[in-house]
Amino acid sequence: MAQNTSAEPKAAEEQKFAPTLGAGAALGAKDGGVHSRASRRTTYLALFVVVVVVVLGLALGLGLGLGLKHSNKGQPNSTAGSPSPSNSSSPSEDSQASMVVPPWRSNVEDYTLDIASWDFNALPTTREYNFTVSEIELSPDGVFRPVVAINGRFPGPLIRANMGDRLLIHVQNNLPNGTAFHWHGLYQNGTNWMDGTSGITQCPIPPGASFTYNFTVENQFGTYWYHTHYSTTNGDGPVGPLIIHSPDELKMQKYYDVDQVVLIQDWYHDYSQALLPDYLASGSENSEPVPDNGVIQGTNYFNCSAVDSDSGYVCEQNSTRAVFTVQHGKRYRYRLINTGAFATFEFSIDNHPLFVIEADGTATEPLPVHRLDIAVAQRYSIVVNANQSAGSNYWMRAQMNTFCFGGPNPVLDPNVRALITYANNTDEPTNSTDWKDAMDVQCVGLNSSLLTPFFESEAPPATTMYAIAANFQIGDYALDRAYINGTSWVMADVPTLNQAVAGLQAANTSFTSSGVSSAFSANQYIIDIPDYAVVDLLITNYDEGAHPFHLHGHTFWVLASSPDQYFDWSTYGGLNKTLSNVMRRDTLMIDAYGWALLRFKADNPGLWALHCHISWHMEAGLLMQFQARNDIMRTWTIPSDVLELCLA
Ligand SMILES: *[C@@H]1O[C@H](CO)[C@@H](O)[C@H](O)[C@H]1NC(C)=O
Ligand SMILES: *[C@@H]1O[C@H](CO)[C@@H](O)[C@H](O)[C@H]1NC(C)=O
Ligand SMILES: *[C@@H]1O[C@H](CO)[C@@H](O)[C@H](O)[C@H]1NC(C)=O
Ligand SMILES: *[C@@H]1O[C@H](CO)[C@@H](O)[C@H](O)[C@H]1NC(C)=O
Ligand SMILES: *[C@@H]1O[C@H](CO)[C@@H](O)[C@H](O)[C@H]1NC(C)=O
Ligand SMILES: *[C@@H]1O[C@H](CO)[C@@H](O)[C@H](O)[C@H]1NC(C)=O
Ligand SMILES: *[C@@H]1O[C@H](CO)[C@@H](O)[C@H](O)[C@H]1NC(C)=O
Ligand SMILES: *[C@@H]1O[C@H](CO)[C@@H](O)[C@H](O)[C@H]1NC(C)=O
Ligand SMILES: *[C@@H]1O[C@H](CO)[C@@H](O)[C@H](O)[C@H]1NC(C)=O
Ligand SMILES: *[C@@H]1O[C@H](CO)[C@@H](O)[C@H](O)[C@H]1NC(C)=O
Ligand SMILES: *[C@@H]1O[C@H](CO)[C@@H](O)[C@H](O)[C@H]1NC(C)=O
Ligand SMILES: *[C@@H]1O[C@H](CO)[C@@H](O)[C@H](O)[C@H]1NC(C)=O
Ligand SMILES: [Cu+2]
Repeated sequence: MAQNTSAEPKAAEEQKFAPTLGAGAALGAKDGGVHSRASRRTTYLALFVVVVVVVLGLALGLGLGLGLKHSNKGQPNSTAGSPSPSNSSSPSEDSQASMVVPPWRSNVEDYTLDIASWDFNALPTTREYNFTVSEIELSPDGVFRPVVAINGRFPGPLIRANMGDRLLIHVQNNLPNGTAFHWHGLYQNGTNWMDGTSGITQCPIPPGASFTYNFTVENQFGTYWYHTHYSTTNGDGPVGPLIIHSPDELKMQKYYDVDQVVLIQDWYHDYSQALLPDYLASGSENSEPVPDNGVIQGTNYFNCSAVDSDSGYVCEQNSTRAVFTVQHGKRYRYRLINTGAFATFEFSIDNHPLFVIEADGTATEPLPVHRLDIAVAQRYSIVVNANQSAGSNYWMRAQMNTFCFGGPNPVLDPNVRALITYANNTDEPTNSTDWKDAMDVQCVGLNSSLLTPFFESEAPPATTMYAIAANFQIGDYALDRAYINGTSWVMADVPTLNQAVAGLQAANTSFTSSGVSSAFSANQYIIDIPDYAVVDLLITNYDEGAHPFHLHGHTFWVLASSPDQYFDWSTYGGLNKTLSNVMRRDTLMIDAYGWALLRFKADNPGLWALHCHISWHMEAGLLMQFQARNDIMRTWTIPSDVLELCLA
């Protein structure tokens, strides 16, 4: 389990990029469904009934993703119930019109990484971006709602740099609330205060204020992304790709001719802050709001007749699917990023096998798959050989795994799609066939042990081992909250980084206790790691749902994982040694009632969050922190502009 099954990818590699490769080529490796997992579906009906009873019993009639949806937006008119019959009801019916991209949407061209014009060997430089963040009414799928947009656009602008570059991102916060931007997967080595994590590395940027994120990108390249890290606001639109290039990337370019980013995310027709109170309410048993739709490149079709005309939603029947034009004979690298709040997608392209060549910034040996599970915050680069009938169109599918949801949402069509066109039109595919491979029947991620890093690394033996347990639990006032070893996180008013630096400088020994820290308030679970430690971390999930865990500031090696509840400690000795070329990443789906054993070098000074990336769960408390390299942290002076954010 600890070692990679490199045989499959290697064998397949010999044939896969041959120009003659056919769509039906037999592919050995399948995604994560090899494990048998406790299904969430078994509790599905019971949960549904409970939720309905609760909802009806309290006569709340609030949107819990059960279709009892009402909006307080105060917009009485809706085109939902009566779409004009003369208007096209499907994106395919008017191929010219549906090619029109509204000015506020970032589209395929905005996310195309021109290989020819980019200097991969350029000397380090500073790259500057302006982010003006504001709330505007947009209709990504036809339904109008307030969207947190960057520079008036959704999804956000592409950030692109070379390893070694400095990034300056000037954020002007025109929202009515605070905000903070996290650069997902970046190490921020020496600049922990630029990690953008509210309550941990900074106070939110106050409404009307501005702040400049200023950091260099070192020792890593690949597909990353950014999103706000303040409550659940990342689900409201402020997300975008962050791509780091390096001369080493040229070694990967033998696999592809065209390089594009594909953003995939779930989408709600309500503001996340409108859904959050019900989710966290007394009596609500972790029944997460179920998405209303999913979008690819910020867009998807939505049938306006699915929403009640008296619901208050304004739905314009003009939504379209993203269109990816391909040229026969070229090979496309699609950098898939799940920028959503909750849903896991099973990604596939009809008639085209996929070859995974990167996961979370770690380049991998090509792994052939038909379907690819991509959990929230994960990234996969896939290569697609455009070798099918020129002149035809095919479906790109990002099918939501509904087994990850606690209940149904009647307006949701989980079969989220975009168009792959050889003919540069939007005609409905006529000769496009979904793979026969079975869909997941449980909520799972790709089994990371199927992946082998392209650039080798050695994981040294661990000096320190921590075991933590994650669960949901109903406590006082019937409030269901998430816990890590008994602590349910609540955002601190004073960032824990600020507290730690001050405490270390005052030589307050409670900040150097090694192990679970007592220096912080009771709702902060923080492990103080000895300097220079190599940490083995066993995360056991006692919850019926799978959780995509993300560690800030690091990549971790995935030593082992299992859908079974108990880790067999007698196997640990065999794993505590130098391990060569184990898969490393920054976001891992941990099975329902399962566990994962991770290893990371705690060589990066600062306070680093480890949390479930489902934004509902993070807000329910599923977050802990590591404190590392006290020897460096006690010498720090946090920049004054960072500290001033807390004075507002
Ligand atoms: C709503 O109805 C009013 C009056 O009928 C009209 O002026 C307005 O444009 C409509 N808004 C939308 C979004 O359809
Ligand atoms: C939209 O939904 C309505 C009502 O269910 C249905 O009659 C119609 O065919 C749907 N339109 C499309 C394009 O699927
Ligand atoms: C950012 O905004 C400033 C001030 O408006 C402007 O001078 C600068 O050119 C902008 N930079 C970019 C990269 O757009
Ligand atoms: C913004 O502030 C308002 C008023 O204080 C509050 O109702 C709302 O939930 C806040 N939204 C976010 C995203 O924090
Ligand atoms: C960014 O940080 C570097 C290193 O601390 C500093 O020299 C530079 O002045 C900063 N730039 C801005 C615009 O704040
Ligand atoms: C629907 O058709 C009407 C009448 O032709 C037109 O005024 C309206 O702009 C159309 N709406 C869309 C979304 O195409
Ligand atoms: C759909 O129509 C609305 C209202 O006219 C407009 O704001 C929006 O940009 C249109 N969307 C698309 C995808 O054309
Ligand atoms: C597709 O067609 C549009 C015009 O409809 C053109 O602007 C665009 O360049 C074409 N794209 C490709 C990739 O050929
Ligand atoms: C339809 O797809 C099959 C299998 O991919 C292919 O053999 C056939 O030529 C295609 N037909 C058309 C009309 O494109
Ligand atoms: C791992 O093994 C090394 C010896 O190679 C030992 O020093 C260390 O304590 C072990 N780590 C743990 C966490 O048991
Ligand atoms: C977390 O709790 C478990 C028991 O559930 C315990 O075995 C473990 O040592 C605790 N972790 C830490 C870091 O104290
Ligand atoms: C971070 O920087 C320290 C030196 O300050 C270095 O020892 C360590 O290897 C770096 N870690 C990463 C992940 O770059
Ligand atoms: Cu979770």
